[in-house]
Amino acid sequence: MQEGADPASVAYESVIRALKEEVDVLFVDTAGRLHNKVNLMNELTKIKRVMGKVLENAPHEVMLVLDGSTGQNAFEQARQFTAATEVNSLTVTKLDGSAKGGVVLGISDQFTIPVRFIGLGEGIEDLRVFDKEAFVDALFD
Ligand SMILES: Nc1nc2c(ncn2[C@@H]2O[C@H](COP(=O)(O)OP(=O)(O)OP(=O)(O)O)[C@@H](O)[C@H]2O)c(=O)[nH]1
Ligand SMILES: [Mg+2]
Repeated sequence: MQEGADPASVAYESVIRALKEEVDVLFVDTAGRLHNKVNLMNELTKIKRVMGKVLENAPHEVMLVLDGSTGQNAFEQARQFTAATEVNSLTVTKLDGSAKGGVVLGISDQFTIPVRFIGLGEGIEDLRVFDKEAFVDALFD
């Protein structure tokens, strides 16, 4: 669709096309947003709702990606987003090169939603499957 098109209609049309072309996986990567921007939070709800109209239960997973370098702020964002919209998994990025690694332990402890991936750098290979025990072990290496 054209630049500037309504994100919900882009998502809606994408599901239709994914079904038509029989693709296995459709990723809908939304633009970043602040949890205190009500209209943008409502937009997320709408994106989810219209996708479900085309394909029952879609989207099958909603992942929230948090910037771990913001420390407590990431924690607060996780709290606000999971309260505002249904989130099934978490990814915490930028845990490299800072002393903020602990935030992911707090998040995975406090939320029932699983942390699936963590980001330890800019390369694709730096996106790792999160294993809480291995992560704790590495902290003491
Ligand atoms: N050091 C480091 N950099 C990262 C990590 N994850 C992402 N980045 C960098 O952070 C910048 C922003 O990443 P994006 O993937 O564009 O972030 P985004 O959340 O999609 O941003 P918007 O779509 O604008 O909301 C890029 O330069 C990435 O390379 C990480 O785990 N560690
Ligand atoms: Mg992005």
